[in-house]
Formats: sequence, C-alpha cells, structure tokens
Amino acid sequence: MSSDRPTWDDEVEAYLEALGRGDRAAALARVDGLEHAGQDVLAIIRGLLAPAQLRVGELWLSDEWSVAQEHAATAVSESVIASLALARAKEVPAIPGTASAPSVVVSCVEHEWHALPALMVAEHLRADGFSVSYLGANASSSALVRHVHETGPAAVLLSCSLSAFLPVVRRQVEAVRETGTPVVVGGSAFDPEGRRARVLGATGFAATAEDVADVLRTLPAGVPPAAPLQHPGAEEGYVVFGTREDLADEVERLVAEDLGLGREAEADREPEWRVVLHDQLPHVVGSLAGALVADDPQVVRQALTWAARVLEHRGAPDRAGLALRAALGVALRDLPTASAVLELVAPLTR
Ligand code: B12
Repeated sequence: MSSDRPTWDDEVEAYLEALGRGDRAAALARVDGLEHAGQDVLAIIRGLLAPAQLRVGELWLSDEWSVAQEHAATAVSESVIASLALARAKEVPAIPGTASAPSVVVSCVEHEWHALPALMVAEHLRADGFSVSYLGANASSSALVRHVHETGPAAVLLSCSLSAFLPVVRRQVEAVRETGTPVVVGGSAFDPEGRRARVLGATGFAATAEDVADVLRTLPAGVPPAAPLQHPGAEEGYVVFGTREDLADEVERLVAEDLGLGREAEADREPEWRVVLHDQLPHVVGSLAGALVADDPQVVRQALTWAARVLEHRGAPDRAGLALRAALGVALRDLPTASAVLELVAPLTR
C-alpha cells in the first residue's frame, strides 16, 4: 500500500467499526475502495479480512462484542470473500482450474464449523493456479474418502481451528492416507512449528494460507497408511473425546461446589460467566483429548489460560480458573496420562 494511502491497520479499524455497527454496506464499501486502489483478493484477505477476524475473536473474548455481533461480522467477511472470488473467477476463468492444474480438496474436519479460514486457504490456492474442491465445514471421514475416490486429488487439506478436534484430525488423516493421498493440515489448533501435525501423521503443514502452495509443491505423489500412534495417552485421548459432554457436566458441578455455589442457578438470575462456562466446557475438556492425541500438554495449557481469560472478563470469582483446573484433575483422576498432563500444566494465576 503506498504511503499516501491509509495503512492496513487503519483499514482494519475502519472495517471493524463498520462490522461492529452491523453496517454491511459500509464494510463492503471499504473493500470496494481497496479494490479500486489496486489491491487484489489475496492482499485483501491477508491485509484486511484475516486480521479483522482475529480482532473479532478478541472483541468477543473480552466481552466487548456479543456472540451475535461476532456471527454477523463473520457472515459479512464470508460474503466479502465470496464476492471477491466470484468477480475474479469471471475475470480470469481460463487460468486456474485448467486440465493441467493440480487438483486439491480443502475441507474442515468433522464437527469443525470454522469454515472461513479454510475458505481463505481455498482462495489462495485458486489464485496460485490450483483446481480446488472446497467442502466447507464439518466434513465426515466417509464423505471425504468418497470424494477422494471420485476426484483423485493430488492432496487433501484439512482445516482445524479448535484443539478439541485434534483427535478427529488424526482419524481423518488415517482415513485419507488409506487412499494413498497426501494430507496437509493447518488452522489455529496447530502449533506454528507443525509438531502436532507431524505427530498426527499429516504429510504436510502450513501456518498460514500464504505458505500452503509452497508446501503442496513439495508433496510426494502418494503416501503409505499412517503408522499407529505409539505415545502414551493416545488411547486415553479418545476416551476423553468420546465422553467430553459427561465430563464437562461433572467439571461444571465440581467448579460450582469448589466456589460454594448451588448447582442449578435460577435461569433468569444465572450470572453470565456461568452461562459461558457451561457453553465452553465441552471444548475445554476436549482440549485435553487434543493434548493427549497430539502428545502436547501445551494444548491444554492454552485452553485453560484462554478459559480463565473468558471467565475473568465475565465477572467470575478470582479463583474460577484455578477451580476449573482442579475440577478437571478430579474428573480425570482415573486416567493416568491425562492426570500427568494436567500436573504438567503450570498453575494459573487466577
Ligand atoms: C468466526 C468464528 C466462529 C464462527 C465460525 C463461522 C465460520 N464460517 O467460519 C462460529 C460462530 C461458527 C464459531 C463457533 C465457535 N467458536 Co469460534 N471463532 C471465530 C473467530 C472469531 C474467527 C475465525 C477466523 O475466521 N479466523 C481468521 C483466520 C484468518 O485465522 P486462522 O483460523 O488461524 O487461519 C489461518 C491459518 O491458521 C491458516 N489455516 C487455516 N486453516 C488451514 C488449513 C490448512 C490445510 C492450512 C495449511 C492452513 C490453514 O490459514 C488461515 C489464514 O492465514 C475466531 C477467532 C480467532 N482467533 O480465529 C473464534 C474462535 C476460533 N472460536 C472459538 C470458540 C471457543 C468457538 C466455539 C467453541 C464457541 C461455542 N462455545 O459455541 C464454537 C465452536 C464451533 C465448532 N464446533 O466449530 C475460540 C477458540 C478458543 C481456543 N483457544 O481454542 C476463538 C479463538 C474465539 C476466541 N477469541 O476465544 N466461531
């Protein structure tokens, strides 16, 4: 962006302001302005939409934006990407997707609803000349494998935002590798160095959408089935994943007990932090499953730190974060590796 124009930071602020007011027309006008200033779809995704979405997450976390504002903002960003992509497809129909372009499948893993990051990846690859089959959110293993058999892609790209779904990533890596097809993974559930991706048996990993095309160019033509997971805790991870809703109920009861609160607060008097705790607990418990299957205690440490911040911003008692960690320890006491992973997690300050 030239020096006489606003910086990307200014653009993000103005775009967010429009999203926060629910002003879709103003948000689209900002994007139109950038296009007229010569920015292409990839620059707009990288410079405006991706950073704006991360800020949307922060605004929700700090309780400045409601869930509805977060949803409305994402819907606008999705329609912005779709309209930019459509316009570009009309302008350059013959270059990407030609018979010689390598074909790839981009999809979210099963249960994963964060489709916008996967859409960003798909658009980057289309711009780089790949022929992309984009499956969106929540693709089951069977649907994915059938699609692979029908279309014979050079690679399958799996997006996962929530660490609770790392066990699902592993299952889907196994299923796709059974077809001999390389699998590239990415999304905010992974560490930037790609260690979790390697443990889960992925053929490749990229930390951002900009790096994906380079990774694809280095992939082998075919891969053997994934080697079984050997590390202690992998099996326990699937036990935790399968029972995460029940475990979440138990943890919620233990937290309330520890903080000296009644189990069922009156629906109309329930404090916000307890509503949010109830909503987020399956994800927090699931992160322990992710930590065990991906063999990385950092996963659960990050989830507990995140949960403590979410609770703090919603007026929870100071000890809520510690009570949550302690409750997990009690609920999972019969699982030795899960207990050891929780022991490793540094004590939280709140
Ligand atoms: C929008 C949004 C939603 C929308 C998603 C709609 C949609 N169509 O995508 C909805 C409302 C559905 C949603 C739901 C939930 N969400 Co949400 N969501 C977000 C938000 C605000 C933006 C996501 C986004 O667009 N990110 C922007 C992109 C640019 O970043 P990115 O994901 O890292 O992707 C980049 C790279 O990782 C990479 N990449 C991504 N995928 C792939 C794939 C491959 C193969 C490769 C190579 C690379 C790659 O490329 C991208 C571009 O560079 C995030 C905030 C955040 N920090 O991301 C929260 C966030 C991810 N959600 C969160 C949570 C907790 C949830 C819920 C559990 C809430 C609830 N209790 O209901 C549910 C879970 C739903 C589910 N089962 O999936 C938390 C996760 C916390 C954590 N630490 O684990 C976050 C961080 C919010 C927060 N600040 O606390 N969410």
